[in-house]
Amino acid sequence: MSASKSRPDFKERAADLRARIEEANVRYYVLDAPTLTDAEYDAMLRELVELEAQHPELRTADSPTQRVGAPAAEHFAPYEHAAPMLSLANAFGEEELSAFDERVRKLAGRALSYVCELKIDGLAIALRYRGGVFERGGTRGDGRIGEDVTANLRTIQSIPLRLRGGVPDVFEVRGEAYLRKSDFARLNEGRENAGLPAFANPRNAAAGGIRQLDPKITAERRLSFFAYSVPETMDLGPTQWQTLRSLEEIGFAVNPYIGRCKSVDEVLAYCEEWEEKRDELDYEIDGVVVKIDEIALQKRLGSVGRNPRWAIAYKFKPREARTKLKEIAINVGRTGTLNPYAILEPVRIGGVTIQNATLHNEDYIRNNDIRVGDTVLVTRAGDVIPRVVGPIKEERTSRERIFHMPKRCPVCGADADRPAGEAMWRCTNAACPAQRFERVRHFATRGAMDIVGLGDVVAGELTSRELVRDIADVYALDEKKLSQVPRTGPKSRANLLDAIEKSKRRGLARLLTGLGIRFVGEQTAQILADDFGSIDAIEAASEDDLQRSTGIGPELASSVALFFKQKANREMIERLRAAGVVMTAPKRKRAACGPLEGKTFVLTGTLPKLSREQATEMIEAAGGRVTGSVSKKTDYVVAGDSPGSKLARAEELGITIIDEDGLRALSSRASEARER
Ligand code: 0OW
Repeated sequence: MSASKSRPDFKERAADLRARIEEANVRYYVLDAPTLTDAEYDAMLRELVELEAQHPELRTADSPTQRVGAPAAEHFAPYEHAAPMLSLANAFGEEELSAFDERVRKLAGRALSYVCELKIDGLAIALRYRGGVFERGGTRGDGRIGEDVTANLRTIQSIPLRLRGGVPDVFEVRGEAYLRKSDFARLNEGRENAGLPAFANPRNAAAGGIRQLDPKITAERRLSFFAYSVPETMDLGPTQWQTLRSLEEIGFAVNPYIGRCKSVDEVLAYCEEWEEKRDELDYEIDGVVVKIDEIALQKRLGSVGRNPRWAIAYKFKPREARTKLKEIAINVGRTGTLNPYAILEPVRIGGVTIQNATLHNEDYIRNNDIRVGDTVLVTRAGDVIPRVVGPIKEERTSRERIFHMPKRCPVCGADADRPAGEAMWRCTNAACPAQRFERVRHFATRGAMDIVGLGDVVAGELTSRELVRDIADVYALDEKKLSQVPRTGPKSRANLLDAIEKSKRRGLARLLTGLGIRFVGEQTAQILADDFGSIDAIEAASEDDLQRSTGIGPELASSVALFFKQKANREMIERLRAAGVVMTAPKRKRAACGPLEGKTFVLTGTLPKLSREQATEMIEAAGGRVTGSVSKKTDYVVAGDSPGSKLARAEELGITIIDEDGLRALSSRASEARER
């Protein structure tokens, strides 16, 4: 083929290769109908890489060679969604589905048709294109702000780097990133061979893959993507059905099993059909997304909070299977709880092989009369760990055995204790090796001493190699000891030692959180630090003193007293003190009868006028309390600009969200009431 006047041969060749490689990608990843062999594909890609190496100007952003190119990031930039990414209300069963249908038909005032889409069990992603070329992409986050994971999304072959045209200059699409079951199995095999923990399910693996700082690792995960919607501002046609068809024409993978239904009965039939057939698919689905087909009606109905009125997620029932309960074993948790679990004859539930299932506690075993040797019913709903539902009594052979909890910790042999009124048995030894990993891991978490670099893997290596036997040993670490930890280099070891040194000054509240005393989470630790001001005062305090501190009940007071009664714990605290760990905090005056007394606040985002410190002072002066993370005990979340994930957490927990003005009003209103 002779080169045309204007374009030398290699440019023509590169353009030709790019087109053929992209075509092969679409056939393989989007249409699931490959035409080339891997060898042919690899040869073309290699030739294009070489051509681009000789002529760097050929290396355009949308070249297939540019999918895995970016260096590892330090962190993710925020990704602001132009239009909020919505969530979905759930319908469990036929009645709730019919209720949805009645509701929307009433709102619409006429009959309407639906589109049914398999609900892909992955993670929601937004993609933005400019001039038809992929520009940026992000996770859903709290619906308004997600994480910019552009470099990682580029590695997903079924996400086109260039669109086929016919779209606005700035174009956005939403969809689900997911991991095929076959790729999930291959990935877990690799992890087990490498001695890494297997992923519980494909969704976790996909979420982990997308949030890798190094795109090369994302690329290894071999993620996939289905597009399923565009923001209201885009217009790909008058219906959802047409929108999906257009997305396919533009070059996106759209799930091939979408259905069009004229009535709720047809929707139900579709749902029942796919609840039956889901295991035939090479990806996990956890239900069906039912959407009103007419876009204009969608816009008219709008949303309630984060959920559109015009769509609902019909959730499949959790799945169950029968198998033999071979043995009941115990593992010891962070706070020393003895957790019984069932060792099962391996059984597949929804494409995942289950070998263990939780038995919660002694009462659960006894109340359900679960015996060793029973044939049991096991269920797995989504990503929660599998659970033994109960024995199949009619299959009993009388050889089954009643189980009794051990009286001693199976790991260190210390006495096990089940305090009155407690569900769990616990090991009484705070230096118990089984707890070592969990205690060191917890000690370093962000809400405690926040030791960056001391995550699960490093904590696992330090404790399994006995370089750290309890949390005080963390401050005895040096370069020599750390050099025994694999996969660390001099720089990461120096960074870790630096982070450990910095953690000494985190203050009393965080130290208390890090000690892992039962019932003492971040909020209670903050109360104790505010009220007692030093660890010595807390150690010296009687249970009555401890109880008087607002919001601390008798069982917590006795747990704190019990902790300091243990000689091993007192010795550990002395070693922490000797290492220079700060064990005091400014005692915070909390107005005894302030208008916000007993109320707990969490601040997130940037407030328009008040700094964090000023807002904290305002709240504490009024008798309220400020803590670092949102929990069921939180009364208010004060949200400013670009709030973090705390806002989503607050919404999940139904916690009142106020802004700075709301906070001022709350404090002043309450004080007016007091004056009256
Ligand atoms: N997981 C899915 C899916 C889907 C969005 C757009 C408007 C309402 C939700 O397959 N097929 N279609 C939608 O439509 N959402 C889906 O997943 C959502 C995203 C966030 C929470 C659910 O996973």
